[in-house]
Amino acid sequence: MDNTDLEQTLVLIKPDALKNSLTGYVLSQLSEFHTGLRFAGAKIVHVSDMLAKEHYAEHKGKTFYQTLINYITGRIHYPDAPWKQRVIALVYMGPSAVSKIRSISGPTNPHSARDQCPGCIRSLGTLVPMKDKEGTVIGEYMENLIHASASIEEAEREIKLWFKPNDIPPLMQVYPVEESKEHFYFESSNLHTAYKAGSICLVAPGDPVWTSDMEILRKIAKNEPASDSLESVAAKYMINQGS
Ligand code: 3AN
Repeated sequence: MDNTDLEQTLVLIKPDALKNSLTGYVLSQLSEFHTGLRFAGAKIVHVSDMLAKEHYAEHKGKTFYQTLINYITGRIHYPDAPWKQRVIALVYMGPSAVSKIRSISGPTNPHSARDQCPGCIRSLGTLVPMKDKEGTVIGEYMENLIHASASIEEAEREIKLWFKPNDIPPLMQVYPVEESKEHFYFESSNLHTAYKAGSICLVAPGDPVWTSDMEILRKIAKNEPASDSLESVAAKYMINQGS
């Protein structure tokens, strides 16, 4: 395996694709036959608010931000069926993984996708009016079926946000990993190194952890400035825990 084989990218098959039974179509478009890429990870995720907000942190404050959170958490497509609120998270690996999947996905806006790249995945998406509480239309948001990392740097951040090291086969783990020597617990936005009633164990001694996550946890435990938020680490460990 040479270095170009190690490029990875994150794909999310979003709730609109699941609801419209387009999963098989999307997977087929992204298959090794079409892209030359291989799966390195796959999971079904009930997306928590914490995970959604970390994933879309760059859009915080924009008019469509809350709609985007409602969309990725599945609340728009399955408002009365929380058990159906899920996405499929995938890691693909291989030469030019990021650009190949972006190009098959197509432009963010489904109308542009249809104009510029007929046949791309997002050409099957749609624009949906966004309404305020009174029902007045305040803009549009995009239901575009699939998320694909936009750059190699974003792919690293996003893969580490959605996947633990051991969600990925050992020979496909491309980011530094270390074994935790400590316990870390999460409780109401706080980090503890010893169990407190109501806390959730994020990491225990012996667990493989992304080295960058370990650095964040150690700094936060010492009340030192960290490179990212506690939630950026905790969201992943709490995937599919509780409702
Ligand atoms: P992409 O998903 O192509 O990387 P981003 O990261 O700029 O595009 O946007 C993430 C998501 O935010 C999009 N998939 C789309 O659903 C939504 N979005 C982005 N820009 C807008 C916009 N101007 N109006 C409504 N929704 C938007």
